[in-house]
Amino acid sequence: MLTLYDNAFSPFARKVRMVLEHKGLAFEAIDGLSAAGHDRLAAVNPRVEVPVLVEGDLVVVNSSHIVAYLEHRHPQRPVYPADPATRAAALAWERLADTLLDAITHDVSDGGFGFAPGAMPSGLREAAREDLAPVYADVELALAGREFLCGALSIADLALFPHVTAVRALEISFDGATHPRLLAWYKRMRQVDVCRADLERTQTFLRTVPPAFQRPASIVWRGDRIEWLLARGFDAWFVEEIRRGGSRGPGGERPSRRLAAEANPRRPPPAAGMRSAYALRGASSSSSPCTPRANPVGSSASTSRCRWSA
Ligand SMILES: N[C@@H](CCC(=O)N[C@@H](CS)C(=O)NCC(=O)O)C(=O)O
Repeated sequence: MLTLYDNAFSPFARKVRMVLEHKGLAFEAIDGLSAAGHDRLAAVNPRVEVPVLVEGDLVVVNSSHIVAYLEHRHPQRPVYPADPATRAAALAWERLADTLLDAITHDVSDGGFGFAPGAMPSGLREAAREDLAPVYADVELALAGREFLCGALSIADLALFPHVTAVRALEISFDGATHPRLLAWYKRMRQVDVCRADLERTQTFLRTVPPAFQRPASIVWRGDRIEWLLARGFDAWFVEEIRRGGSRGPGGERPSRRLAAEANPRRPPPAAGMRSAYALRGASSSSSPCTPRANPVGSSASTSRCRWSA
């Protein structure tokens, strides 16, 4: 039996869930970012991030790795194109979605539900529009004479879709008049069964989302999301966020222990040997000789959030 730790607001989890459904696989879904799912998620992924796929003793973390595993293990209804060059192109689209597109939509939405009025750093939305313009142009070009980015529906489309559902609400959308193929693709995608189901789940989630998820004390900052912010010159704003405690790293780690300590000198330094969110997943025994193992990180229940979407 497959278990997916997911969340209807996470573009990474949404991508994986659409792949599972596209392949017609049965799975149990657990909302890993809900208070109820937190400890179970933390036990399989010390970074406490969704998605995670569990099959028996096997734990697969990171959405693109989960998709690769599913494609290998369940090759029916493929999401990778068969032709090697087209497959490489599809994986490049997936990487673009997982890195730059995710970073921009995350940062402009302040991690999900948007900045309080007047709180968005000046110039952030304009920077997003500038960096999205070439992406929209590339998509428009790639769709010439095609219904989907790489011919048939593939991981390229499923990876981009959750992000494109967010751009209008974030006011960083493309212009349909100058990007008619992109607009037609988006409308087409919304009619694909697994995408329609995905949107319905996300909309339902947004209607019922608990306030703690919408207004958490701090949001998770990591990897590409920080990289884009720094590359676009918002470093001073980010440092201030860390100082005021509005930012945390995956698994609850501080993005900068030095800045956090400066902001709160009475907080004790981390104990020697404290486990890191960068550690690998923990379990006592393994049937697989090549699965890296470490002890799970325990942490208190919390809720979190990820992305504006509509
Ligand atoms: N590289 C990871 C990224 C996963 C990720 O960033 N997940 C976010 C949700 S979008 C998460 O679980 N964050 C934890 C939180 O918000 O508490 C992947 O591709 O799966």
